[in-house]
Amino acid sequence: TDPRALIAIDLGAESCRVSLLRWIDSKPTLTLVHRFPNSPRETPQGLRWDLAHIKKGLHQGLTEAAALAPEGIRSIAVDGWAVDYVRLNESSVATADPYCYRDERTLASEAALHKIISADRMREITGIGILRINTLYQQSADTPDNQQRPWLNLPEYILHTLGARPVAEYTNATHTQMIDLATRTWSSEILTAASLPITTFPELVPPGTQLGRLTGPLAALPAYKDTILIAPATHDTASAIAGIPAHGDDWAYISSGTWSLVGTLLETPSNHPEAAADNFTNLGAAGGLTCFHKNVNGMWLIRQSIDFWCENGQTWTVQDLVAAAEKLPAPTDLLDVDDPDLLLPGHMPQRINKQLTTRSLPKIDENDAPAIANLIFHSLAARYAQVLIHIALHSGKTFRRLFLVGGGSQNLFLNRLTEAATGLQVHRGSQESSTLGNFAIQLASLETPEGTPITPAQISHWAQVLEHAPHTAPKN
Ligand code: LFR
Repeated sequence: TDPRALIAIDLGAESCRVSLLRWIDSKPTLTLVHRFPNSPRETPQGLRWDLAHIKKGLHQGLTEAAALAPEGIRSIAVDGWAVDYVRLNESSVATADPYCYRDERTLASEAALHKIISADRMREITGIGILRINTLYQQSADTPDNQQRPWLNLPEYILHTLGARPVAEYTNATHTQMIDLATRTWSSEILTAASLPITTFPELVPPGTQLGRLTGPLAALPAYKDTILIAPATHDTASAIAGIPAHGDDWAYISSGTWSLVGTLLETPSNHPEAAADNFTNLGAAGGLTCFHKNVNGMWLIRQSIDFWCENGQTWTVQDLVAAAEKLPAPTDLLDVDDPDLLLPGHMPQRINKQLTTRSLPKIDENDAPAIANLIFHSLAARYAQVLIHIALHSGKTFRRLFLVGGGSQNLFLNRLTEAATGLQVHRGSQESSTLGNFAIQLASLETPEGTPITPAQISHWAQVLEHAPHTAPKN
């Protein structure tokens, strides 16, 4: 077998990571080479990601990774959060920093588009959760000039800047709300309704597709000789689920980060009216499967609250909040964590109080961080349990196990509350599950002849191989 190392890039709304998989004595070893913070910025042109910051961090990570792997790098794959994209100029370069999906411009475009094509009809076509953040509403809000330009989802754009051909990987494409679930291609009905020209749309490819060789300055490093670029499941959630080392059919997952994605894998999508009424999503999963889940609010509530307290002179880490909340009794009333207002940035404790007041519940002291964190954790666990009951109903599955993956799975207090609320056996997977899934898909791709789709069995084999791989810190 090829002794060279692999690199996984995972773009997160809160931090981005460059990780290395090396074979030491033929056994896999993982190194988180470089992790750097990420966040959208309020600009005069709206809430935007800082592309230069992301590219600089990735360049540093890729340079350091090369130095750590004298055996060379066989392949690189990139996954990231879904729905955000860039428009390209004539030289295939981003025309501007990408909008963050939380930007409020889609409030209006959503309402306008629903007058032309109903949310129900789009649900029938796409089978996915109808969410204001989805790419369709964002592209509808673009200027007519921009709508004429080609576009790429963000992870695919990063791959493109490294030398990959421009594509839309299928799992990520499903989250745009523009894929027809039946034909697995761009929906002409939706594109026509939104007046979006198909000529600007990238070629669709399945997860595990090889997209060319690394080019540019990094390719001059000896470690990057003949490095292949691969589309993993470019949707980070689909990669995170590919990274779960489970077999059997009695398990559900919560991929817990900025969002909590609560669901299960299906062999065929479940788009019946009850699932639609509950706004469950049928997103593409690696290996031709379907992620059947719901977007529940997540660590966003905590991070936004921490930012607020910080502005008011209180310093809190998530760990400190967990430790303080753990000592408190369960709150009497719970928060509706999926209140659309709580998805918006800024003033989180005030937003929480706004909801409590609207529901005629007693307010909570905005500066009482432990009490607010306690309310958030208990409310999240209760919401997870409620959603899981509906998932079991819609999928006809009986769950025994619940896999918790992603950064939020490190919160043992929330895990305990979740175990108690769901009655399921909780397994804590990796906090870097997206990275593990990214690697598992690369390994499956590298052992598969071009044009042959990778299978769920291959992915789960590699996820299990990686499950016990030691994690090392970079030497310097
Ligand atoms: C998680 C995630 C979710 C998606 C949301 C927006 O990082 O990708 O799956 O719904 O972010 O992109």
